[in-house]
Amino acid sequence: MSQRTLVLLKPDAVRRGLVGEIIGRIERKAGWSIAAMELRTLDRATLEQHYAEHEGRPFYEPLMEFMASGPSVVMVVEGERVIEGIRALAGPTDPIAAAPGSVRGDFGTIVRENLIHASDSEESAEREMKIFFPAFS
Ligand code: YYY
Ligand code: MG
Repeated sequence: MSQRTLVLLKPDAVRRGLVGEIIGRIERKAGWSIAAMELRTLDRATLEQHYAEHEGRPFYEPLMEFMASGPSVVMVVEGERVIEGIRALAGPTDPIAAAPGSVRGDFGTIVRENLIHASDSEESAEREMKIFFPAFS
């Protein structure tokens, strides 16, 4: 079942020079490919749409500030079961709970700076791809 998903390599991944490492892991999965990709500093309006579900939570404002703190790599990745697959490749939200071998488990320590975002369902993927690549279909 081929799918498409929205992936962000967050400002910490770009600052730390981990973009190649993370993209390499995605590229090496059989049949997955990058359908769109851009280096982009995310503005407040885009981030409000993207993280609408978390508005009002205690971590929301620091998250918004962090996500706007430098450029991110914004990507659409496509391929077999890529939505579930990139979530697995990323690991759970808390990098200390994430298993070594996952991106968050290998490179992260604190929850806010967890390197990567990946859509969590088909509905989220459709919604998020429209936010970041409105012209892409
Ligand atoms: O989908 P995922 O990124 O794994 O986690 P979410 O629960 O959707 O939270 C989005 C984002 O918010 C998370 O990647 C880091 C940040 N965050 C935080 O800073 N502190 C928390 N307690 C929970 C989430
Ligand atoms: Mg999420």
